[in-house]
Parts: sequence; C-alpha cells; structure tokens
Amino acid sequence: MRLFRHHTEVPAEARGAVVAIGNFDGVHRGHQAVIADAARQAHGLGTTQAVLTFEPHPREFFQPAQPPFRLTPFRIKVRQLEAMGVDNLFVLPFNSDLAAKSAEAFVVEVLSQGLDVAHVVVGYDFVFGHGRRGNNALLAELGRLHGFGITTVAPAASEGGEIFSSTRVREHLAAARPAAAAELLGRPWEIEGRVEHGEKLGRKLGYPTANFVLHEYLQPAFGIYAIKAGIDEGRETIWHDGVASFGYRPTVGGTHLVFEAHLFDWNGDLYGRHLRVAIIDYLRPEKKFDGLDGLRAQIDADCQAARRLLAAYEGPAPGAVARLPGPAHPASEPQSFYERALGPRQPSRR
Ligand code: RBF
Ligand code: MG
Repeated sequence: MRLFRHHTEVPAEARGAVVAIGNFDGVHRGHQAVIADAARQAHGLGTTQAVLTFEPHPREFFQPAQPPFRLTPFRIKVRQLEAMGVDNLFVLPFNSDLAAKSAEAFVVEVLSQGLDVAHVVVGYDFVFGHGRRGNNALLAELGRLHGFGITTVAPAASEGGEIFSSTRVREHLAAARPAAAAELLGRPWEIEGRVEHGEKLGRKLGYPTANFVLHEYLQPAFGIYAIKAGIDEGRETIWHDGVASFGYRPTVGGTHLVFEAHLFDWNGDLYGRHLRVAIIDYLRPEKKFDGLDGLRAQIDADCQAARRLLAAYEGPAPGAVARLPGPAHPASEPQSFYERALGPRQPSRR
C-alpha cells in the first residue's frame, strides 16, 4: 500500500482508481463493506482501488476541545487498511483549506483533477464539502458531470441485527459492552501504545501492570476488563491473556486516569515496549477497598474470572483482518512511503 498525504501530483499509476471515501474511524464491518465494494469494482474495471480519508478526523478539527473519541487513531487506521490489502491510501490533511472547499470544488479539485477517479464508493450517510452540504445525491449528480459513477452502500447490520456504525461502537465501549463493540468492528477493540512507567505499587500487590496513556483514544467505561495483550515478536504479534483496569484507583488515592494491564504467564519487563491491548469482556466497576489486602483478594478473583471468560471466548480474534476481494496485494516494499511517514511498520497479520 502506498500512502499519499496530498491529492495533487498523484502519479499516473495511482490515478483512475475506484475510490472508497469516508472517515472510517474504527474500520468497522460497515467500512469494510464499502472498501470491499470498491475493491470488487476495481477488479472488474481492471484498475487499482484506493481509500480516501481525512486526518485529523473532521470532528477533531471543528471541535478540538471535545473529549477524545477515536476508535482508530491515524496510524492504527493506516495499519488496518494496509493489512486488508488496500492498494493506495489518500489521507488528506483536514485543515481550514479543505473545510472551506464547497462540495463542487471538492469533486472537481480532489476527485476529478487530483485523483481522476474511475468510480466512487461511499456509505449511505456520506456527507462532504463546506457546511456538510454535499450528500450522495449531489455526489451522483457531480459524478455524471465529471464522468465518474457513484455506488452508495446501504446500511448493513450484524447477525444480531445492529447497524454497523462508529457511533454505536463508541456507545458500546462507553457503556461497558466490549463484546457488542467487537461484533460491529469484526475484531475486539484495541488500544495500543508504548508502556509507561507506573508506580511499581502493582508489583508490591503481586500484580505488576503495564501502564498506558490513551491520548486520542476514546475512553472506555471505567472498570476491570478481561483482555488479550499483543506483544510484537519480530513479524508476529503474540497474544497473551490478562486483565486490565481503567480508572482512578480510588483504593490507592489515585488522582489521574490510568489504563493498566496485567498479563498472565508473563514475567518480563514491558516498560518501553509497544503493546496492543484487545478488550474482550467487562468484569466489574472499580471499587474503593479499605486496604491492599481487600484489593488483592478482589484482583485474585478477577484473574480467575478473566481466565474462565477468555478460555471460553468465541468472538472475533484479536487483530482480525478482513482481506479485500481480488488479487492478493504484496506487502509494501521496505522503506516504503508508509514507513518513511510513520516509522517502522508494526507486524499485524495473523
Ligand atoms: N484499584 C482500585 O482502587 N479499585 C479496584 O477495584 C481495582 N481493581 C483492579 C483490578 C485489576 C485486575 C487490576 C490489575 C488493578 C485494579 N486496581 C484497582 C488498580 C490497582 O490499584 C493498581 O493496579 C495498583 O495500585 C498499581 O497501580
Ligand atoms: Mg503499573
């Protein structure tokens, strides 16, 4: 996959693609259907497929003060799309220039002149252009004018009858329903990052934890979770069962929010390592105990409960990727644009 951060001077081999457009936060099963449709049509037309998205998320641009809400921060989204087998990814900077572009200017300058799109695929609720005034009907009309077609992918629902939607996934996570979120995403929701130094109190408790800063990630419900933690081992991610706590740690008089994970059957030092934490199940809200003994006994019970739940888990695998239809796409060349732009690729294929 090649990553472009601009829509001008696009090389000939990346022009004329079938392009899926959207914010695609979460890259959930609805997004996957839109992108797969683009891949299928590209294959039929004998051209490349591409994804066009925006960074920051337009909502982050318009409402910078609102609490973090991202399901997939930029590099996580890039990795997911690359693992699916996307040919070309256009990530346009969402700035005042882009925000000021009318729907018509967006179609002419970006889609027609910039990318010379063969066809565009969008979700049913796609809106674009200044003031969000462009919708699918306008896109189709402008497409006719500029010589490309539009496919609007209808809303699709999970086996449980729930429409795939980023907002729905966020609601599930905020309401302590990680399994429901995973059903919409097609994989458990993940947080990943570099492990920070903690207070070392966990070690005294007998439960050393790896601490994370969530940065722009959505904050899930406070409480205790059963997790699978992914450690990068060369080209592979190895998943270990564990538990995590997200909250203020009232028992130890915590003053700030901490996300910390304890891995079963692991006794190495995780500090400074890159860790993925797939959130599988919710165990309970956090509580204030009278002392460390009460807390330790509760954590013992949490670990037992988590081991049972994780052993019986039958939902989508952590890090699951829905490969796109069509010809198999080679992984990026070493030192690709992707790696130059984002740093070394994290191995992600299962
Ligand atoms: N801290 C609390 O104050 N209340 C809790 O209910 C609580 N539950 C936890 C459950 C697990 C499985 C883990 C790993 C930690 C929990 N903690 C809780 C956080 C604990 O206080 C913390 O790990 C140590 O203070 C070290 O940072
Ligand atoms: Mg810790």
